[in-house]
Amino acid sequence: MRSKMSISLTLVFFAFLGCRTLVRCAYQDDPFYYDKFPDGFLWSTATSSYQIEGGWNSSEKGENIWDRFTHTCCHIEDNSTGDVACDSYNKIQDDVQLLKSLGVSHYRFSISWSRIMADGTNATIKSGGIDYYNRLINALKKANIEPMVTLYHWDLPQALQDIGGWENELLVGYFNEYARTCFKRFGDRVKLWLTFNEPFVVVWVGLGFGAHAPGISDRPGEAPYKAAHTIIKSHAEAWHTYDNEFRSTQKGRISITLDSDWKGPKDPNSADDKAASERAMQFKLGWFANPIFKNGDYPDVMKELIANKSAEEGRSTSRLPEFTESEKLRIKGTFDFFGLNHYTTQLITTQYRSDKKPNYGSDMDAKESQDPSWQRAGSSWLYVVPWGLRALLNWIKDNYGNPELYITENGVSDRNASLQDDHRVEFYRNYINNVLKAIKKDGCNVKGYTAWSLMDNFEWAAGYTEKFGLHYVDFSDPARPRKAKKSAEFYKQLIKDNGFNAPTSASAPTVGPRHRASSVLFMVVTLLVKFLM
Ligand code: PNW
Repeated sequence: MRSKMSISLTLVFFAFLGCRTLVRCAYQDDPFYYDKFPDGFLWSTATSSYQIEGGWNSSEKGENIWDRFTHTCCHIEDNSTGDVACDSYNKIQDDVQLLKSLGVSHYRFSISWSRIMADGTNATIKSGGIDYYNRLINALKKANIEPMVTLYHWDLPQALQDIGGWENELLVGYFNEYARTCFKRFGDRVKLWLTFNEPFVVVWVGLGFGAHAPGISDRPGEAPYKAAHTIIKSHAEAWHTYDNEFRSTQKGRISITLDSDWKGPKDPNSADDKAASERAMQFKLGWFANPIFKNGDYPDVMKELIANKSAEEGRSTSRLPEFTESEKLRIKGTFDFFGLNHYTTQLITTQYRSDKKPNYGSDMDAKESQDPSWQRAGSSWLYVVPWGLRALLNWIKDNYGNPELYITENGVSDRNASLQDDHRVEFYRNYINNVLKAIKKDGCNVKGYTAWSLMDNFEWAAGYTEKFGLHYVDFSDPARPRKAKKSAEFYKQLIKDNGFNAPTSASAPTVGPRHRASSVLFMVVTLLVKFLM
């Protein structure tokens, strides 16, 4: 009797310990972690050209697809444009001053392709545009801030859209020429390059459902796959150009920035939900990461599902294009680190849809939802789920061999003009704490963190209604003055401390109720087991 009881209690005890190591259980309930980031950890903040520069037709700059999109009714929530935006085209010194005050080691910004090549080709190189980026880079270097430069943050020269945009494979060559020009002109001072920002958003939001420029939505089961194919090849060619022609003299590093949410299983104990979660991750992140970071090709689950559906639709070939064997070899391994943008999390279950029109969104047979307890932000898609970042970092570690990784964007929006952005302070505190746990507890190879964004700016289809800035910008004042929010002060202190200092006893937070309950349970079980044995 006593031995039976002791066996069952021992089992309860180990089951309890086991629960503490289960992914969801552990990540969500893991208490705040006080420690420092590794020495040399890179702290940064980011912007992009169209969102901040303005000067839309200065210095013979050519028109790009966002100029065209915002100048055509009625794509933007508040009918605004990026014609002036934060006026960063005229405010280099102001921006560098904000960065200096934050104490960041790096600043991530993007180059506007049509500012330095009006029609996107070598035939129209513009010295005024090149001069602007030279002045910005020099001002950063003088302030001891390293530039991290994105070549393509969504503002394609309109002339290249006019020949079909990313659906036209000729863009591989044009992008390569543009990249080469940037390496030549700026590579003596720029040591960190990103080819593309979030190709997923480019092809799905821009060419799938058309909420972003160029606003194409008539072939959501084909255009995104075709454009992604060109973008992956363009990335690979630009990487090889850097590798062959510039790496040995300039000694920089180059990769791509992919965006991914964490798409976890709705019920972590359901095998079906786990399979759906895996499919959704492969369709979102694997679409681009599998070719570049793994084997030169799309994930098997994508190839299989899209081929089957295409056959059912009576097509002779899959809607997902195929890479040739030599293209696969050319694409595989074209990275020097993993660039990751992350904002939010969803819960995934299986859902079979028989949409009339083939559609990337339904190809993956998955449905997403959110936990009703998750805090909302100013953007309808953004739910605050800090532990999701840790889960995602671990998924990347396990799927792509734990590459060196830079978080190139993470941040939260609101619709307020308040400088007292306590919710943003909490967001950064908790998300960054999960990065620290991923490094220290899970061994993820994260080397840097970037807060999106340096300042409020043009938030694409939402115009100026959604604000992500560490700094407030007054868009009603022609001088576009900037002011630090509470979150800027918080980020500054965090960078200074390189982590989270353990609280002094006076300010120590009380242990959360769940954690306290599990400690008590632990003690009771231990005592019972001892007593019975
Ligand atoms: C990123 N989503 O875009 C971009 O890189 C930034 O330019 C942008 O301002 C920032 O995130 C905030 O939106 C995203 O729907 C746009 O999940 C949409 C999504 C994610 C990222």
